[in-house]
Amino acid sequence: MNLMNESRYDPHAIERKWQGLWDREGTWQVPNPGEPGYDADAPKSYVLEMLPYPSGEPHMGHLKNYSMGDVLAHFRRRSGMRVLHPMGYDAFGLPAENHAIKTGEHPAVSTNKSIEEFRRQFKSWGISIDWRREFGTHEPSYYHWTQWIFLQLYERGLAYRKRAPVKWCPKDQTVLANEQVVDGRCERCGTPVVAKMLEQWFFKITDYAERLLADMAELDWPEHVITMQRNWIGRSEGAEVIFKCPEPVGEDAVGGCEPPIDFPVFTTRPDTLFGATFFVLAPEHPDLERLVQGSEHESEVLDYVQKALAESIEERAETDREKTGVFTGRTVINPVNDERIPVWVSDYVLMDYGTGAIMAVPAHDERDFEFAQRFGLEIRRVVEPVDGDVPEGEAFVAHSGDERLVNSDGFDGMSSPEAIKAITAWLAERSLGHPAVNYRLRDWLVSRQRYWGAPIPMIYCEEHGLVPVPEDQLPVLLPDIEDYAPKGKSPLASSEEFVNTTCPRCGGPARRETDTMDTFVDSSWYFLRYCDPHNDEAAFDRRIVDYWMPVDQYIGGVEHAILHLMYARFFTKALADMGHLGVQEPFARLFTQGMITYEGAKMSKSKGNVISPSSYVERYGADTARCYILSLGPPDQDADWSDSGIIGVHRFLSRIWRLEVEPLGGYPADLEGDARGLVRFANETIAAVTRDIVRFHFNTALASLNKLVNEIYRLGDVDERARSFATATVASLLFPFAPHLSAEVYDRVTGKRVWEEPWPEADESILRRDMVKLVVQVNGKVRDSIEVPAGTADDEIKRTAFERPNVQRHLDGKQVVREIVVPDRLVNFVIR
Ligand code: ANZ
Repeated sequence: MNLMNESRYDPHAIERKWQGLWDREGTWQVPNPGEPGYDADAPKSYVLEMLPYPSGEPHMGHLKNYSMGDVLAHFRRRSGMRVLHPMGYDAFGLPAENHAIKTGEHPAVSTNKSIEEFRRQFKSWGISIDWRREFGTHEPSYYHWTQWIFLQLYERGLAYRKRAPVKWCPKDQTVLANEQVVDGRCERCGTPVVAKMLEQWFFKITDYAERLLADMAELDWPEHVITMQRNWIGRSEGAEVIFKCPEPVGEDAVGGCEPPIDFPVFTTRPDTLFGATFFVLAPEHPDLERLVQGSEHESEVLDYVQKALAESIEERAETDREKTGVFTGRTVINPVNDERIPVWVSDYVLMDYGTGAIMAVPAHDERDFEFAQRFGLEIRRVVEPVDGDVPEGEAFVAHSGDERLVNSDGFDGMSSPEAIKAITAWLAERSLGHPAVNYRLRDWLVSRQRYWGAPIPMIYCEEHGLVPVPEDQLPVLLPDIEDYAPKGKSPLASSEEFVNTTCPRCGGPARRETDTMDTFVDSSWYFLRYCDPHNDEAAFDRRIVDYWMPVDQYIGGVEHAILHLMYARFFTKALADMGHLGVQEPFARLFTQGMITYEGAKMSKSKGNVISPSSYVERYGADTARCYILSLGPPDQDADWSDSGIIGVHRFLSRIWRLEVEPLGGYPADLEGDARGLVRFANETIAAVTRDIVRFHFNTALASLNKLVNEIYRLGDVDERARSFATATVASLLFPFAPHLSAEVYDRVTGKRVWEEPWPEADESILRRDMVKLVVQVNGKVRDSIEVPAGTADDEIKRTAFERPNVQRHLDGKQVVREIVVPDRLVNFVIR
């Protein structure tokens, strides 16, 4: 009897039907502890994909991301867990604001349009979301609590204000975000960008550097992401050493300065101190101006500084570009030998690393070597390999322990590691230095002179200075304005109504902070809000958050391997320290997905080859689009979408639709021959698909299902019970991938709701294969035989054969030089 193929496979009708039912019944809603329907015995699982940035419509990366998460969410639900699988939108940010600048359309309007489109499409894909928990980070009921967290950090000294350089376009009279500076020029008008000092807000993430490093040990994350985070934090051990520029008396008259200045440097190589032949300051060094005052090189230095400041940090850190620099006319004293060495300024020294000053050791540091060659400065070797030649024409950088110090007074003959300890101790005794740890990690600059973000909830009072907005006055609402373009100040500054306020302390006239927060702040805690999204008394209830957190499986793009993940980890730790939650790490397990290319090319707007999921969903249905994107190879790898490829998957689903079956009576355990073979095949598929889902091998899971479908077709008129069981198994296992078609097929074969069925378990008794007989030989002569289950591993076979008494007798205690196993046939032991 043909139950299903009374019509062509019509995905749209099927998808509408089941989506409507799930929506009406709120199937994917999951109650919080204490709410009706909450089951305390079921373990929880929090499955989360990174929240989308709603701009335009969803792209293929979204389809992949949410399809993967959905497979896992379904799998875990049916494995008996209560699964939190929410959705929201990272809604503040530059694209909406730039759109507003161009068109005058309020960012909220364009953002909300995008959100609607995203939601509509996610629903059309049938992603199993608890939609009651949805929010956008631009909603006042959300950023209220973003602002509250800001105040919490401020109270604990973890949010602070400091003057810092920002990128400034002198023509547009505006501050630029880093990403708006291209090759040192303003992205919009091409004018060279300069640096300008402005008061900025920072979060003190550096206080957490050590813990952010140490706690990675407990994370089940891809190794490359761990490495990227570790490098980003960049812990270096070494010493801080003080170089003094003395008062200009006697022989220091030219090189000295008034008053004298101490210049600490951070070095990882105190063993090379005797080889320091010059000294370099970063162009932004705060003591530079004072140092060169009155020097005959003053104007040259100041010119150089102006030019250097316009460059991006990235450009300056490039190792292969030609070194530039200027001599300051001053000298500093090397504390180990009292030598006076010249002070230069150069842009290869960065202000925000170490102390912004370095002792240059050209013989042992590549950048210093290049600089010395360019400007004809002395190169003095102080470390030599124990054996082997010293390379000519380059710096000798090795310091593993197979080297010895030379030209270093009392330290000669020591290895580098020994000398690092000895010289650091020598300096410490004389208060000229001390051991130091340095991190590459910088404090997080969170203020933006932009409109479309959460206002920073601070007030400036003439009398009381900086005053936080009292909690009961939150949220500080983002005002409506006419002109979104930044003008050196935040666009918010143009709204008098917004700016003018009263001091919460004295009631006198005061002004609001007009900067908004970096959007990474919004996304640093959204996963906490999903747990308790409608709380208007607090950001979240700790008990609820402690129940759901940590996120058991986080899935997203590898482009977030550093910033977002680091910031979210920092927020979690800071909030935990304040007692607001009980976990130290937000994301226990992380999976990073590869990119989708289209017919061999990276998709980009400029190439005009961007394809979106919607056209495929409209054409083939969501089930096909979901299965296709998950069939494109291992999901952590980049994968190529091809229009012919998706047709194959559509055909696969159509074949399932066309299967002819009778309703399933019960589990058919008593079958023989082909029927038994098919039931076994189905059980093997259960084992394989289960294993693959756990390992994120979605593509091979789908391949196994394809094989099972082929087998059902191949066996044609096999016993109906076997065929019904195999078909129901296909539907059950395929459900996480193609939920609509699977729900329909399962319903027709079994009359049951597949999502309410426990995840199938393979029947071990039928998996056990028949026994096979092998002969056992010694030196090619048959001595015995054994029976083992088909498919037994070679090692197991050898062990069993080896232990047979007759075999032992013929081995006669001699050494076995080779063991040969011919599967299903024989074992042969070769002895001398
Ligand atoms: C002297 C020296 C001799 C160095 C030598 C290296 C080799 P990591 O390992 O990345 O921490 N440095 C310090 N501050 C700097 C800054 N603001 N801008 C550019 N370079 C800076 O690197 C530490 C080394 O980087 C320090 O050790 C310093 O150079 C340089 F044979 O000091 B070293």
